[in-house]
Amino acid sequence: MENEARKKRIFSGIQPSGELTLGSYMGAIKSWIGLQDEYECIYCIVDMHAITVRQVPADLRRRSLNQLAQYIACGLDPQKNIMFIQSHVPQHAELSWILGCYSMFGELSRMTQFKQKSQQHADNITAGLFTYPVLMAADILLYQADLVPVGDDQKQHVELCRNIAQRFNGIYSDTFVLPEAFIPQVGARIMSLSKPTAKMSKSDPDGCVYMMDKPEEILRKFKRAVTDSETAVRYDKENKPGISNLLTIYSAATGKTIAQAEEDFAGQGYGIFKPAVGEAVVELMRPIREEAERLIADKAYLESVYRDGAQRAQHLAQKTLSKVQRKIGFIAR
Ligand code: ATP
Ligand code: LTN
Repeated sequence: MENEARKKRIFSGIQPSGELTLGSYMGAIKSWIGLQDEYECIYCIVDMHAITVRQVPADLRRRSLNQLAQYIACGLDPQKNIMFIQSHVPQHAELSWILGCYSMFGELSRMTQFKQKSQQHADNITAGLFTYPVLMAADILLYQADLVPVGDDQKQHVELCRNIAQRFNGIYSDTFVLPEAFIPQVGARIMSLSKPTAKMSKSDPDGCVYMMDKPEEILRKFKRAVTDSETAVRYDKENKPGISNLLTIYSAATGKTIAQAEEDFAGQGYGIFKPAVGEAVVELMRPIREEAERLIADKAYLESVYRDGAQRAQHLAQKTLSKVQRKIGFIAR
């Protein structure tokens, strides 16, 4: 079978719905970089997902392009990986419609992200917000991806994608590879600096560190991070969510284990610890921000990357889409 001979494939995407955060870097992009040699990787800027909540058109355009620059600045090689913008590959929308007819209202209603987002956007709960995971399933299944590197919050969507694929395969014989979520050991869920019991999220600027924040801004945010009334730098997620989150960030930024990190700060107070975490993040982000700024200025280069990416993606996507269309009984064009 074709799938057995080929290199294993990875697909992932991030919405250009806001500026990329330290959470998106540690939960997703960091794993992408480590996987690019071993796998055939496809990374997408999912602008069609972003419009499930209202966007300012000029901002969406700017962020989509900046996001591509940031992917490259993080160390993703556009030669080695396919990088493209979701709306440039119409097969995503086509397969999404088909898969919607194999997805259940009940299973979509159980999605945590839908429940949360429909509360946040109570005045604009669109059909798109509801069927968002179907489009995500189409993204993944079009490329027959084996692995989907994402943060912990996306695990439920990848499971749903697997269920839809399994259902389709069951009706029509093997069509889709069943994907698995790849979730990092450290950094799968970075919490907000101002409310460490909530996920750091780009649509919640309070407590959020952006990848493009300047060093002074990053340091200021870490110095103000919410902690607790003790003094010990100790990992205890239940009772010390703020300090535990900072230890996780420090560990992900430096490559040290949590235990090593605790040792580094044994006997030292939060006044030393918090700026030290900030410094580690500043050093991690500095080269990425500088390279991204350089690339953002080079529009012609970015355009060549996303054009080439879309072409290569379309070629792969069309293979799957044609197979699906044939199996369900559509007449070939
Ligand atoms: P939004 O607030 O618009 O929902 P977001 O900040 O949650 O956005 P996404 O675009 O949904 O970001 O996520 C991009 C990727 O980064 C996903 O794989 C997601 O799991 C991961 N991710 C996002 N936030 C975090 C976080 N705080 N910790 C770890 N991973 C995260
Ligand atoms: N829902 C994801 C973004 C996303 C995605 C995908 C991730 C859209 N399509 C396909 C992995 C694979 C999120 O981060 N909110």
